[in-house]
Amino acid sequence: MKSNYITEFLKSHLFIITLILVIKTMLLRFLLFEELNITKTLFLELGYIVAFASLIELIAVKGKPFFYLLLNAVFSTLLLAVILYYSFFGRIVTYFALFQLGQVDTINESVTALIEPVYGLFFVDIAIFIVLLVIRKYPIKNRSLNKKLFVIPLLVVALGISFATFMIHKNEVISNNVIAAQEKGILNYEALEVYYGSESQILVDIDVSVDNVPKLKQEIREVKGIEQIPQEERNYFNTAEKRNLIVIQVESMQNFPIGLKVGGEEVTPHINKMLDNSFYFPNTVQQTGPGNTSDAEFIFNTSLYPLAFNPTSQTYGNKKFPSLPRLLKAEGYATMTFHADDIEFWNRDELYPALGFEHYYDGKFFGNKDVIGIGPSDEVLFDKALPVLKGYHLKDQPFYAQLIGLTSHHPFKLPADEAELELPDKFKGSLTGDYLQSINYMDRKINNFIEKLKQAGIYEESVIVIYGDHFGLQQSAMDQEDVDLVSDLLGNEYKLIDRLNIPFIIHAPGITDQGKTLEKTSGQLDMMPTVANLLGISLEDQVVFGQDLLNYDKNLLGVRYYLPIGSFFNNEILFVPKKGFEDGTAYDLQTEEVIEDYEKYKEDYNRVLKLEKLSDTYLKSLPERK
Ligand code: GP9
Ligand code: MN
Repeated sequence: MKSNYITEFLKSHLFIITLILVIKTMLLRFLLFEELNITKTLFLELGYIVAFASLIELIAVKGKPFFYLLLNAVFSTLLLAVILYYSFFGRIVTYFALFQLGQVDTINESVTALIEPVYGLFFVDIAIFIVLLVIRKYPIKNRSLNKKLFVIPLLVVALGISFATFMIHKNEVISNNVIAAQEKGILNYEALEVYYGSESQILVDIDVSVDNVPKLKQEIREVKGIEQIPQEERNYFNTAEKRNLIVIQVESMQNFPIGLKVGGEEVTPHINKMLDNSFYFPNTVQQTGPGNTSDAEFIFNTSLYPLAFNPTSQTYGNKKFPSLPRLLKAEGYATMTFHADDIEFWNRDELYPALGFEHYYDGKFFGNKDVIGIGPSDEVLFDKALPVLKGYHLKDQPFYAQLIGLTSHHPFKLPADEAELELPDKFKGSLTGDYLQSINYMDRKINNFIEKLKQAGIYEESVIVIYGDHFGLQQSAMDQEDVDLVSDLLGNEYKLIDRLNIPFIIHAPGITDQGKTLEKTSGQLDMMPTVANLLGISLEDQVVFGQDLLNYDKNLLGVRYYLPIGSFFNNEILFVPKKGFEDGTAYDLQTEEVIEDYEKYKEDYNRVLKLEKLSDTYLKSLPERK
C-alpha cells in the first residue's frame, strides 16, 4: 500500500515538474554563482517550487499537462531572463526592473551576443514534452494525487518552509544583490524584494527633509570629508557670470577615444584640439542607474544619486527636484532641453518638468528628417536647436540649453557617407569600428555646431560643456574579437575601469584658454557643482552630493549600477564589494590591478553607503509638483 503511494507520487506531474524545476534552478545557480550545492539548493529553493506545483495540482481540474507545461515555461523564461540580465548588468534582476527592460535598447539589441548555447538546457524538456504531446506519446498519466491526503498537506509544508526561509533572511543586509540571491535563494530574494519595494535597508539617523537643508549639507560634507570653502576664496568663482550654458550630453561616449589615433588618424580631432583651451577631466566616472541616459540627465541637473533599482524619472517623475535649471531660472536664465527621441521614452515628459526646465524640444519638434538608429540624427539636433538659441541671443536673454545626443547609440550604425574614418581592415564591420565611427561623427557634428555658435556671436558669451552619458562598449555584450580590438587600442586589457570612464570637458572662451587637464577622480555628480561655481551660482541652499572639481581634490563617488551597491571610486581605488567589504575587490586606479591590502578603505565603503542612503532619503522627502 505504502509503496504504491510512493510509485504513484514518483510518476505524478507534481513530482516530475518539481524535479525538473529544481534541476533548472540548480543549473542557474551554477551559472550565476559557480555553485553546485544540492542541499543548499533544496533548502533555499524547493519550498517555493513545490508551493507553485501543488497549487496547480490543487486548482487545475482539466488540462493539467498544459498548466504544468505553462508553469515550466514561465519559470524557465524567468530563469533565462535572470541569467541574461546578469551577464549584461552584473546583478540579479528584480521584478520591477524586469518590467522596465523594454526601455533598455542596448540590451534588447545585444541579446544574441549574451546568449550561450548552454541556456538551451532551460528549454529542452519543454520542447521534448511538446513533441510527445503532439505525437500522443505524453509520458505522464493524467491521474490526480489525493488532495486531502497529499496535496494540501504538501502545500502547507511548502508554504511553511518558504515562509521560514523568508523570515530567516528578512533582515539580512547584503549589498551585492548577486550574493544576496545566492544566500537567500533566488525565488526568496524576489519575494523579499516585493516585500521591501525599492527601499534599501541601511539606516540613516538624520532628518533629511527639505526644511533641514543646512544640517544635511553639513552632514554630507562630514561624510565626504570635505570642508566648506567660502565663495570669495574659491578658484574661478563667478568667472563666467551671466554666460549662456550650453551642455552637450553625448550618447555612449567613453573617454578612451579622446586623443586616440587609429591607423594614424585621430578619432576625435576637433575635441582633441579643443582640449588645448578647455578644462578636461579625463578620470570622470559614470554614476548612472537603471535609467541610463535619463539618469545622466538627472545627475547633471541635480547632483543627486539616481535610484539603484529603478529609473529615477519613472519613480519620481511627479516630484519637484531642486535643480540647476531652477537655480538658473532664478538668475534670469531661459532654460531648455533638446532630445530628438519620443518624449515618453524614459518618462521624460515628467522628468523635464520635474527638473524645472521651462521648455523642452522633443521628437515632435525634430520631425523625421535624417533618421539614424533610434531617431533624427544629432546633426538635426544641432541644426534645429541653433535657431532657438539664436532667438534668445538676439533678445539678449541668457540661456541654459542642454542637448542630449542620440546618434552614437548602440549598435552605432551610420549611413556609409557619414562613416568618414579610414579604419584599418580589422575594424571594418566590427562593433568597435562602428563605435569609433559614431564617436568620430559626433566630434565632427559638435565642431560644426560650435563653428555656427561662433558665427552667431554666441560662442564668446557661453560656457560649453561636453560629457558622455555612460559607456558604449560592454565586454559581456561583445564578441571576444571586439574586446581584443579595444584592448589593442588601449595598449592593455579592456577592463571595467576603462568602461566606466567618460570624458568631462568645460570650454569657456577667455576662461579656460590656458587649457588644463585635471587628473583627479571625478564623477557625474561633480559636474553641476563645478559648472555652478563658474557661473557664480550659489549652492549654499542646495543639497548636492558632488563637489566643485576646480576647488576640491579628494573625492569619494558611489557607483551602484553595473556594480554592486557599495562600490566606489576614491582617488586611489575602485572598490567592488562582494557580500560586503571583507570579501570585496579593490583595483588600483593607476595600474587597474587588484590590490590585496585594502583594509584602510573600509571607512570609505561605509561612507559611500551612507551618502547613497542620504541621497535616497532626501530624494524621497522632496515634494510633489502641484
Ligand atoms: C532614449 C535615448 C537612449 O531616448 O536617450 O537611451 P539609453 O538606451 O542610452 O538609455
Ligand atoms: Mn544613453
